[in-house]
Amino acid sequence: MKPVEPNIRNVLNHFSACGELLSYSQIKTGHINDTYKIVAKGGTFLLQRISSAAFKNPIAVMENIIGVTHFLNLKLQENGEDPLIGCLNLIQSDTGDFYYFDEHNDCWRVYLFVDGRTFDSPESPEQFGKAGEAFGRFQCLLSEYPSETLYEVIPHFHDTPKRFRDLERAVERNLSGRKENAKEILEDAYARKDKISKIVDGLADGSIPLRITHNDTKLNNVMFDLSGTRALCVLDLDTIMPGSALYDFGDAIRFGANTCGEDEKDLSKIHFDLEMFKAYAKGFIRGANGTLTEQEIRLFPYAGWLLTYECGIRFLTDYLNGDIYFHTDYPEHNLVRALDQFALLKDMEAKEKEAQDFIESLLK
Ligand code: GN1
Ligand code: MG
Repeated sequence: MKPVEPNIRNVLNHFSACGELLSYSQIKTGHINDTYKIVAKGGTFLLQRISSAAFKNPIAVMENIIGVTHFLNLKLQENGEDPLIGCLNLIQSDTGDFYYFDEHNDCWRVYLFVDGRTFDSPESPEQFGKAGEAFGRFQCLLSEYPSETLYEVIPHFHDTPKRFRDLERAVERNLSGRKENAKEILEDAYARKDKISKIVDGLADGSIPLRITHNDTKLNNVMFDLSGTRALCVLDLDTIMPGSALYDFGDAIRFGANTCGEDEKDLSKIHFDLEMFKAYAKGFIRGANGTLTEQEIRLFPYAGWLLTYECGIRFLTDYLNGDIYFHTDYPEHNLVRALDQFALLKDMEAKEKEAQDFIESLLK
């Protein structure tokens, strides 16, 4: 869906704490929200329009973020760390809320800008390990957060069997008329459907602990310092919900242990990078600081595989539905992304034993 062109000055007028707008530029990294860097008299800020296609209840999204950022601020202060760097900080709007609804009923929010760099692919295993540590720590810090106060902002977000049913429905309806272009990848998706329920089943029978998770752990959701060697803070808190640590582990692997980006058309270039996987696993365990169970750690390779599969079928579903969810730059974009994920998936399958052996060596 094409969003209406926003009037940034108008929106910012409702956050007068920022001061007069001097300049702005759009940041195009995310696939969901619209994000702008704002330079104003009062400093530098990050302005975002929350996607109404993804988030049906933006106030619930904001309530989650308000609660979690407040909690993280206190935790960081207790540890003697600077919460202005270690955590996102919301700016109050003129009504005293932390958000503003415009005339199209779109919800806007403003964060203090954290000065640093984000990466779309890791520069080294060490750097990727730092991201793992940041997300592991994020989860560990939130382990005492009252999970019953969190809204499930996108129900069944990482419920892969439900994502599979969404795909089946999209195939049946074939709203975009593109089903024929996706024949082979659909066969690949169907062929693996019996392997996709391990985490939801584990959560249901209690063998996998329910935790508070970030759920969107792409490398570019970690802010690094300008040298790219220190992880400063975790970004994109929209999907914080109860879930499995394996979602956070797996999603980071699917993104950062791919030798290419999500948009690579030349599938022969796409490989599962085991060195990145290993570095991330070690970093995530270090950051989680003893909170992960052995069984969770053992499922790391599976989690990488599952989240790659899930994201692949989500891109594919959106392609079949006519690109209504993810931002796209050209008509076949979602299909390209889905094929990219499935190429990665197949290389993960080829390297499964090596990944599993490495994890076992960590548990000895
Ligand atoms: C979306 O907003 P962004 O680009 O960080 C999506 C994730 C997907 C990701 C794929 C709310 O994340 O779940 O893994 O695209 N976020 C939502 O790149 O659906
Ligand atoms: Mg996001």
